[in-house]
Amino acid sequence: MSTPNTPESLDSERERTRTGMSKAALKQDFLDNLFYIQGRFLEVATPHDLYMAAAFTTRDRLLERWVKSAQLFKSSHARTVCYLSAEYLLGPHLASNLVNLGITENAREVSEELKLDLDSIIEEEEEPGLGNGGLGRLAACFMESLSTCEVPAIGYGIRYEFGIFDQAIEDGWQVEKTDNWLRNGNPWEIPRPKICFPVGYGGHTESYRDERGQMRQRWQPELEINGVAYDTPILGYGTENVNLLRLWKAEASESFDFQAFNTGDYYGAVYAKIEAETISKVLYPNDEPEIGKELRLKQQYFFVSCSMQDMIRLHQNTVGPLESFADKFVAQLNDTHPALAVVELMRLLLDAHGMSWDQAWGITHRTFCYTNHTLLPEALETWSVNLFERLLPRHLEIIYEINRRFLDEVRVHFLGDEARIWRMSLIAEGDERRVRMANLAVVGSQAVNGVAELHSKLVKATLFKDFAELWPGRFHNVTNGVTPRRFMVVANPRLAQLITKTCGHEDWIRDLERLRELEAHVDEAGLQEQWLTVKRAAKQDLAAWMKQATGVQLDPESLFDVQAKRFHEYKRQHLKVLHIIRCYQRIKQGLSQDLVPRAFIFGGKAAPGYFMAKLMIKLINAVGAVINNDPHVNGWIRVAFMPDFNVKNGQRLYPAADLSEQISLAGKEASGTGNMKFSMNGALTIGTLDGANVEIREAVGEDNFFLFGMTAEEALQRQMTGYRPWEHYQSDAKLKSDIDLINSGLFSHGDTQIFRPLTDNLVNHDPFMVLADYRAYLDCQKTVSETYKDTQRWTRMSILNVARIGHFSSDRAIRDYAEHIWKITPKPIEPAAG
Ligand code: NTF
Repeated sequence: MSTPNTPESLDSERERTRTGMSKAALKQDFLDNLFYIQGRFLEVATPHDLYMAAAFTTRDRLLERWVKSAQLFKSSHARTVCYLSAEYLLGPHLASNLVNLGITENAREVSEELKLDLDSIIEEEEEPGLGNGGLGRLAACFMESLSTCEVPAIGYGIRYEFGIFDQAIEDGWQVEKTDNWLRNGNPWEIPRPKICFPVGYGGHTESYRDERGQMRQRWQPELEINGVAYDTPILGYGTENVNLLRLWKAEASESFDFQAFNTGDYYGAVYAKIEAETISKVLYPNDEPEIGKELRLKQQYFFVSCSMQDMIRLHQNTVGPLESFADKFVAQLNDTHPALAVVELMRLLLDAHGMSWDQAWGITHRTFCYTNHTLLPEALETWSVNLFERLLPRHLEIIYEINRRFLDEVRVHFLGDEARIWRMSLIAEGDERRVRMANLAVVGSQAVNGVAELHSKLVKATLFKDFAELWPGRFHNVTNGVTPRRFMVVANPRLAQLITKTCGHEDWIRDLERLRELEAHVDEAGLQEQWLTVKRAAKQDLAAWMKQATGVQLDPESLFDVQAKRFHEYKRQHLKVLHIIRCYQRIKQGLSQDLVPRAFIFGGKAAPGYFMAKLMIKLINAVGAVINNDPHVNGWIRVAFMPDFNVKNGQRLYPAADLSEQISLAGKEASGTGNMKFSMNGALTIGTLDGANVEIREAVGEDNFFLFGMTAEEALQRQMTGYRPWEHYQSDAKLKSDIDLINSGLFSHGDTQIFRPLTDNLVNHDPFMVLADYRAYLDCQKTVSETYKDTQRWTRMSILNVARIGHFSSDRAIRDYAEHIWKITPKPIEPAAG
């Protein structure tokens, strides 16, 4: 139903929108929500009550826009992107929704009038951590930019009851605590109990004759559960468009209760109910697939099945005939986790909607696009055929048929090349036959992309070489981006204000290329001075937080040298540790002249089962404990580990960093997005030619980037000609003494064995070539220190980094997808101008 466009109704709508954003309305609604939803007066309200009231007051204001977007998209049959992602690392909503509604200032003033502090209210929010790291956070940035760029979109995913674990540090070790984020309620979501789909598992398939006498297959699942929709509106900046994030929660279907009633097996029925609900219970805390974890495959199928059924329902409710499904929808697979969607859509079109194979495949293949996020072989998902057969027998049949037809096509192209057929097959043959999800995603999609230029090149040259030779036009690059609303305006309001003042407008917030206007002012002493003041204030904030959270005192005058990301050997946090130990030794030897005082700051979680990564965390804390307590060195260097690095804590870190560490072995980091967030906040990067670092360096200028280390090609070359890390250890006396110091027990109360797995691995195997890049890294750090001593030069470089970072906005990334991958044009909502 659309709103009648009579002059009166438009006027009153405009009036409501305008006045709704006024201070008076905000104040009244806040107090009303506090009373009617939380049942509190101001005088007795807890911080949580205040937060809930603020959240509902904000949510009310976005609902109106949301409903309008939904109406327009429905009535205009707008082409729509469906982003399918097992993870959304959303971060807190309140502050970013206030910014996107343009009411932060009003909200702040209202808070002051009520003698409340808006920042503490914002601080109260528990973030939905429904993702592990880069991939999940990218999905969240993309949802925000889809709205900002006015591209109609639905994000589909899983409403995990427990998101990524909270990390505590105890005795230097990572300890995982469950993330009970829904404990106090979630004001941003709207449950839709009527949007509910059955999802089957197990059972068998059977042949039957349809009414036209045709033989068909169908699936008789053994178990059926329900997926219920929970909707969260996602606002854009400077637009009326609001998109939908629809997350599915698993629930037992009513038949359970019914069975219990009939058979009297009450306990059995309750047990089955609990088992059904475990499907959306917890996020797997791993960046890599959990081999053979049945529940994980159940989760993946669960959310793609609900999403495909929902898309079909939406299409039938609006456009109608399914023949035009791929014109209405384009579905983006965020890595291979949702790749089963290809098979599920085929199943629905074939079995539920009676289409022929060719018709169903034509639609399916036109619907999907796939983004690859990693080249690491251990991160490529495969599932055992046996497990598939047991859990999803009909899907396995469909995969076999897709594969049969696909391999016929390969045979025609590459006559007699059996090895190639072997490699390209959707099924890996071996002791245990396995389904290759990446191959399925490529075969089922019309476009495949990597996430940075180097990565996309390597995707074509290595991982999917055979596929790129078969279908060269299918492969693309879309370099990642991040949203400047959250990572600049929300995280660093002082910097945002300075930029706005310097450029004389706020348009850079939605057109990040306009940051270039800063360049004209780069040599102005006034700007440089204010730039420094802003950075220093952010460093003071972080220092205060760190002191309270960890007890470690950081000096805001020192260089804040930060590495924050998941712990992984390929990201080489241990390379930075070796640098710290080198500094420590130099100071001890009285050779501190060429150093600058530095605060070495780390943040990041390790997968709970990843022993080496956890040992790296322990090593950092062990080295930190010795350094921070040694008065000979702690005037020069300090080490701090920020516990529980998540979106909220990231927002404290990015504004305060002087130096951003992006030091992965070249060829291993697909893109990186932290690199962009740091640079946007004026940190300079020390980095290898890996992932998006390559493009960031090109954009900001090589003089404004500290480059070191082997190229991807050189690294590969050395691996192939036989890399012998112990030769570095033997021949570089400093390197040897740094590693020996770890083994001496100095950092571990005399325990000489605890870090052996790490140091032995470095000396004997070093799969990520830490030792090969050690010398270059240290030399580069020397240049960093020298440069930092020249404050004016450093500040100039910092300003230029921000001025030239516009390309790395997720708005640009979304426009790239819209134009080159999705073929979709924006659909702006008319503003209700006031
Ligand atoms: C990550 N991949 C990559 O490791 C990052 O380099 C990249 O920036 C992000 O994706 C976003 O594209 C993963 O998290 C995964 F799961 F694929 F390993």
